[in-house]
Amino acid sequence: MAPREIMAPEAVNEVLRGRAGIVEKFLAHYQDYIPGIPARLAQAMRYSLEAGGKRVRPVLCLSCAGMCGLDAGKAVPFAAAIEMIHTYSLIHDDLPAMDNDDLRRGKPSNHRAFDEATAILAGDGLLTDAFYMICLLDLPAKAVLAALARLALAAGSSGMAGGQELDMIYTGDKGITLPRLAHMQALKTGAMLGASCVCGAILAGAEEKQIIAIGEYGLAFGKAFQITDDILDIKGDTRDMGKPAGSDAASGKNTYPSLAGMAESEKAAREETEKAIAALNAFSGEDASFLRGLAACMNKRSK
Ligand code: GRG
Repeated sequence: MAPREIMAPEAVNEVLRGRAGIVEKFLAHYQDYIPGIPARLAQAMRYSLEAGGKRVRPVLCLSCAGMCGLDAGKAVPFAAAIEMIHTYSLIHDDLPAMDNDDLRRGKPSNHRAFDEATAILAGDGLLTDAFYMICLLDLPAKAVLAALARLALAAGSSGMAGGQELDMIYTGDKGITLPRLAHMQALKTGAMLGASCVCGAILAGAEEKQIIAIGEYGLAFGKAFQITDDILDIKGDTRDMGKPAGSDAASGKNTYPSLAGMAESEKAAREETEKAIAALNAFSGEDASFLRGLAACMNKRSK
């Protein structure tokens, strides 16, 4: 395969679905590793894990690991752990104390399907179990520890949780500037997407310069992903997205289009996508082609 090849959208979708399926198979059985979970809590965690979702983060992890030479099968528990952390964040994000959303991935949100306390505990359970899953990896301990540290920072108070706090503070604040919004989004969305990529490379024992390039890919991918999410909230279809369109504006959230306008937002999403694709210039092979194609597709997605 020639360097800089960009996989076509249909093939990207096929690879995405295939790799997502591998992660979903692992997730369907992860509770076998943790006997004794109370039945209702186990059910609430499975409810959200199995509610669908694009599985972008775990597929990024597996693909970056593969691009750096690791047999991607070895990274599956780590990739699954990333999706468990992502799922926890969605459950908590929907809670009445946060976004108070009734619908997620086209189904009642977790606290609607169960109850508020169970939804909080399902999120807590998924977050904590994710780190146990990582302890079961059959890879060199040094690489696992480095990836684990990176993931913990991305999910924690200086990453996604910190970004969520800033999001709440900024909601309804008319004085928010684009750089502040971009910083909040980099923490809330970009940190986990970036870590998904970088952790794959770390697990593969990649060289420093490869890890830096993959970090640049993840950063730009995350920016394009979030700007596209903001655009979809205005232009998207409620049925495709599985959540109500227009909810950002209805809840007074500042978004990229609300601050920069639609045309500028679409331009920024395109530019970040191009940056992501260019960041992988030094890589060749099917995983690199897929990752470039995935960046291009995420910019044009409908959900
Ligand atoms: C509660 C600590 C905490 C954090 C919540 C991720 C998050 C932070 C909130 C979700 C709300 C939201 C729209 C965030 C922007 C990032 C984003 C687009 C999340 C949805 O990710 P997708 O599109 O979702 O990958 P699926 O359903 O496909 O997994």
